[in-house]
Amino acid sequence: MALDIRKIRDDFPTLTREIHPGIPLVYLDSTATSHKPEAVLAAMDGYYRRSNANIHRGVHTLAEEATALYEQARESIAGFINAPAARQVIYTRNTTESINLVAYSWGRTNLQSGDLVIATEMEHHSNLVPWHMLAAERGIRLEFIPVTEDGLLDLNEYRKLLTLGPKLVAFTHMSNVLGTINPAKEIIRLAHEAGALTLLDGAQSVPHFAVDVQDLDVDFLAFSAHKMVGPTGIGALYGKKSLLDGMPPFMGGGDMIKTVHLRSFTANTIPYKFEAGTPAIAEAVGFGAAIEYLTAIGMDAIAAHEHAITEYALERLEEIPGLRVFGPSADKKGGVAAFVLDGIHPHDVAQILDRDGIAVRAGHHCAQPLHEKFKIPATSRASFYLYSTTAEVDKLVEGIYKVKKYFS
Ligand code: 7TS
Repeated sequence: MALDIRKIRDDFPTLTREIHPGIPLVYLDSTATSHKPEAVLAAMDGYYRRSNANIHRGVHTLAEEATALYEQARESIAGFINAPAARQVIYTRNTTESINLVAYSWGRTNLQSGDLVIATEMEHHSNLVPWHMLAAERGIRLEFIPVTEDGLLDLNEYRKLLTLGPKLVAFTHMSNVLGTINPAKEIIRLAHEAGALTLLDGAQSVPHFAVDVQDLDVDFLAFSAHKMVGPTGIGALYGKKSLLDGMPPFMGGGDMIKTVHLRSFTANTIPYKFEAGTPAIAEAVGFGAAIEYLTAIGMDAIAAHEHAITEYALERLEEIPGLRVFGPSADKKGGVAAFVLDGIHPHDVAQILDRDGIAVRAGHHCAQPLHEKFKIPATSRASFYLYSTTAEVDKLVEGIYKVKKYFS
């Protein structure tokens, strides 16, 4: 069923803002972070106003309430990705921390000098730098699945890399620049056949279409609440139970222990083993509300809406002389259009568009190696979400024509 966009937009206070007097916001930067609906703001506000307490520690009513809210949110998140059990969902700060948790805890326990980790040329820096750090510290080797000219992963090259016996294949489900939706299930199946584990960067997939960890059979999945109408400061790591059970803690402190003596400790069970210290409780509550908000609308409906907007946007953008959009055609990508305009710097494009209230990002979008591959320093990037409209795409196109005129 088609989304009731007007009703959805009414849920997001920021979308009613004027950026300059009389100039409304046209927000095309949801890949960086999404806006937050009233339901999420109210859930967080309600927690602070009614139930504020630390979790897992008290026996008083507020502590019980705070704990219940924190754990209900975990249940919602687990349900959203079809995790077999809520304890397999670890709260982290964001996708970046989730990937670092795997690199530190699983990586430092299981990887030795010479072991191979495979990533792709389209990774965000958060799925590159933790492996670089491990390469420097441990001497692990890194190889990358190449990206083709039209922005797809070269699976033939992947098959060849798999013959080298990797320990882990860590890759993005959807590129934050090209928008490419990678064939995760096939990549995971091939990795498993080769004896490797898999880590999926779901920062751009989990917010935009249904992701089912059991169907994918993925070993680890990382994602962030702030890109899926939730708050900043909280994300999640899903992991298979046997793997999480076997991993040492990432950080030490309160809550992650069973017993502590002056000279020793025993670690708690999952998920608490990985949640040292007072966590982001209000943010967890907001994360749960975000999941409920998205679920009520329906991930398939959200994906269909974004697909229609992306198709329309690519069609309109490609009409503009001198404009090149990167990445595959709309049927293989999500709601991202990164582009360059002949002879005009991407930052100038973004700055001039901002005068018309149009928010796009410019730069390498934390995917510098991908830009190097395409031999460009930067792109301007428009991205779409459940609240985006074709009228906003029209404003973007009009704005780009103005930019061209300005520089002609
Ligand atoms: N992975 C991908 C594919 C991403 O797009 C991002 C953020 C991250 C990881 C990191 O997420 P974080 O929540 O830990 O920061 N991407 C972007 C972006 O495209 N513009 O700003 C942030």
